Amino acid sequence: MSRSPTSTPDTSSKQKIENNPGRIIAHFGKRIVIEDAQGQEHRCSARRNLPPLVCGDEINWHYPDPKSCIIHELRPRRSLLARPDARGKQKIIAANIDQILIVCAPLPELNEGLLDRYLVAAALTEIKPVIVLNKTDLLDKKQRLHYQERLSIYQQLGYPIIYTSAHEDEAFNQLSERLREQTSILVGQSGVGKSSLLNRLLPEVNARIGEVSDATGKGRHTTTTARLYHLPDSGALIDSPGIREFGLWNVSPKQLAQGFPEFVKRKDECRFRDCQHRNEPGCAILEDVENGEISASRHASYLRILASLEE
Ligand SMILES: Nc1nc2c(ncn2[C@@H]2O[C@H](COP(=O)(O)OP(=O)(O)OP(=O)(O)O)[C@@H](O)[C@H]2O)c(=O)[nH]1
Ligand SMILES: [Mg+2]
Ligand SMILES: [Zn+2]
Repeated sequence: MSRSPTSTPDTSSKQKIENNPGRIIAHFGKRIVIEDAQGQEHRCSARRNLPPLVCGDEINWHYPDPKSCIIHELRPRRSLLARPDARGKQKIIAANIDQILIVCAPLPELNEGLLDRYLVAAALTEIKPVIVLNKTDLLDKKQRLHYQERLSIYQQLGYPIIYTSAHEDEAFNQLSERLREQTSILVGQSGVGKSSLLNRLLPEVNARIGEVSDATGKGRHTTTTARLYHLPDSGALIDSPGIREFGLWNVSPKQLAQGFPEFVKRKDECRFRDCQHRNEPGCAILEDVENGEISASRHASYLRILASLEE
């Protein structure tokens, strides 16, 4: 059916034009890309009275004329992954996420301190974490055992771990199974292969990937903005820019301890109610470190994060 340009749209479609639900796919500077309920993408701007909008946000939008598209409302967020920016202010990475895939690799080297921070952030926001060790193709048998040993602490704590490779077939089905019917985000250091995993799952996306520097063994910060993609089986996956450090935003010492599941078991057993498990007498956590129930390296990591919260 063709319609002449002068005909007035019927009221039902006018209604839609006035208040459309949508979701933010990406946000670069002032430019926001959203998708509408039909999955169609639009470039938008946002009303000034709105808080900073991020990838994954559910919004309402309208277009006052065919050329402009304006977001006028932010719908309540189910979850939110945030960290402090360089000035200590909250920087939201993404919203409405169900699952966080913490991608690690042998190159750049696995960093347990960073992993622990992500795990705390996930616990406090109730986003399910999954640890992904990528680039297993680089490991011989002995090296693989070395990483399995390092990650065994996390396995014992009940975190799911997937050993995979963006370059080989290992565990790829396991990874895609995990992503079904929910919104997941890939996070981790620059160069661990987040975008490569995305490309492996969705070859048509062809996201930019960057070599790890030979000189420093670090990534080159190739991905610069978070972006949401749909998976073929259902579910969505957000690729995010790699980071050097992941600070925790607005976390109290008590909340930090809640992010360590092995501490939670004995949380009411310290002599002092406000025990920070540093060197207090009668501390149940220190007792567990002493007798090997709690890994000394996890406790040391807790102390480092605790010190960083005070900075
Ligand atoms: N050997 C091997 N190399 C990989 C694998 N996955 C990624 N790489 C390489 O690692 C480098 C970094 O990959 P990216 O996918 O750009 O890493 P990223 O995590 O997205 O990095 P940022 O966007 O900077 O955060 C590239 O040279 C990839 O080819 C893998 O499974 N095995
Ligand atoms: Mg990337
Ligand atoms: Zn204690």
